[in-house]
Order: sequence, then C-alpha cells, then structure tokens
Amino acid sequence: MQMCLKECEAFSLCSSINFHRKLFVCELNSHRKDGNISLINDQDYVYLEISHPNNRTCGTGVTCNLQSKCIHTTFDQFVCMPVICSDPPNIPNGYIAQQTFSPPSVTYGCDFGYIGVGNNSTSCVPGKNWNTEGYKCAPICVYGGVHSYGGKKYCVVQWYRSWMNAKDYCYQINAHLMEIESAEEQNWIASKVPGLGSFWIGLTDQETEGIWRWSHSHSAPQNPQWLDGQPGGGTVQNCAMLYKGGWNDYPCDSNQFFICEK
Ligand SMILES: [Ca+2]
Ligand SMILES: [Ca+2]
Repeated sequence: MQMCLKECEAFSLCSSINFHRKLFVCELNSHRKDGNISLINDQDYVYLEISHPNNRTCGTGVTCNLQSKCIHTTFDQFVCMPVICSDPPNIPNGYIAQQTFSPPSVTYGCDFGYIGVGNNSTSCVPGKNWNTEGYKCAPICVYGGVHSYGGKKYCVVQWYRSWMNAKDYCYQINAHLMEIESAEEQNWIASKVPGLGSFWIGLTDQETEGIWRWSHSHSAPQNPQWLDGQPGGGTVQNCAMLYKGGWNDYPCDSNQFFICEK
C-alpha cells in the first residue's frame, strides 16, 4: 500500500487511492469521495486520500509535487513524471553493497555465513516498485550457523574442498581458514563439530617440510594441538585438519569440510 500511496503522490492529478488488500491492486483516483462520488472503502478495499504538499505549477491546471517533475510534451501538454523511487528493499542476512540513483539500482551482498542465490542487482522504474527478483542470502554454515568466539566469527562449511580451494573460498567471503591460538579455542571449536568429522584449518607445512605455519597470519602455532603421533605424514601430508578433538596432518588435495574465520 505504501507503494500505491507513493505512486499517487507522484502524479499531481491523483487525489485518492483504492487499494485492494487481498489482490494488492492499486487504483489511482483523480477525485475524492464526497456527497456525489462514492468510492469503495470496505473489507477488500482501503480508501485513502492524498494531499499534495509542495505542489508546483506545471502548465495550466497541472501541478507536480517533489516526487515528480514537469515535462512539456511535443503535443504542447504538460505532464508530471515521477522522478524518484522509494528506498530499495532490504533483504534478510544481506546488505546493500552498491547503489546508484540514476538509473535507480542496487547491488546486494550477503552477510558472513550466507551465499547469494539469484541476480544480486535490482532496479526501479521511477515512481514504481523495485523489481525484486527473489534474490536471497542462503545460509552455508552448519552445526548451528555462525558462531562467535573471542571477537571473531566462525562458519563450518559442509562442502568437500581441497585445502587450497577451501582457503580460496574463505578469502572470497573476506575471511580465512581458521587459526587456533589456544587450548581454550581448540576445546571450544571441538565442542561445535562432530568428533569424527574432519575439517580443514589454516595450518600448513607446504613451504618447508616440518615447519608449520598458519597460512593467513604466517605465524607458527603457539599452542599446537596435534593428536598423538601427528604430524606423521612427512612430505605426503602438508595440511592440517581438525579431527577427534585435535590436529592431524593430511594430504592437501583431499576434499574435506572446512572452517572459515572472520
Ligand atoms: Ca608435512
Ligand atoms: Ca597425519
């Protein structure tokens, strides 16, 4: 109904609306209800009157409000053309990444832990509705969604990826593979995932065998949480996974679930 009102406001000749609340049909009326004219106002139709503040004269007998501008047509007529759109719609778990005003368009982004489905750009015909083609931000984090710990956010992604592809995906969403700084953090993340599941974390000795480094911060692990007998894979196993509450080295090209941190 808000859009119906805005559409009416944009046309100086519109004085009232009839909005069908079930069919969402918007009717613009050039007159108002009075003793001679009856306009519907019942359980199906809402009747509302519009007052045009800030009217500006446009030709003879035509006025435009602030949402429309006066156009002098080739047939020597004056018409008011709507010039602005309402605020673009917000989408759950997303945000407006970019907005242009002429032509009116927005591009959406998704919050950490959500992936965009559909066309992330939408546009608006001035004075009309935004064309929202059902763009959605769908959740990708399993085991309870996005978790917070120590001021960071964590997302367990249940997609099988090689360590390198997992690392790249985390970067794509402005995050990185999880780095575990303390035994407390280790215990915390281990409590969030199934013990027998295996999840890539951001630790690797690909550069120099036996020298383990976090891939994002390039620092050595301060509190290593290796399982008994690990790391034990030599040059065949150069990437670390969380498994059974500790760390295990494993072949980097193996496809595993992974944990992104932001
Ligand atoms: Ca190794
Ligand atoms: Ca191993």
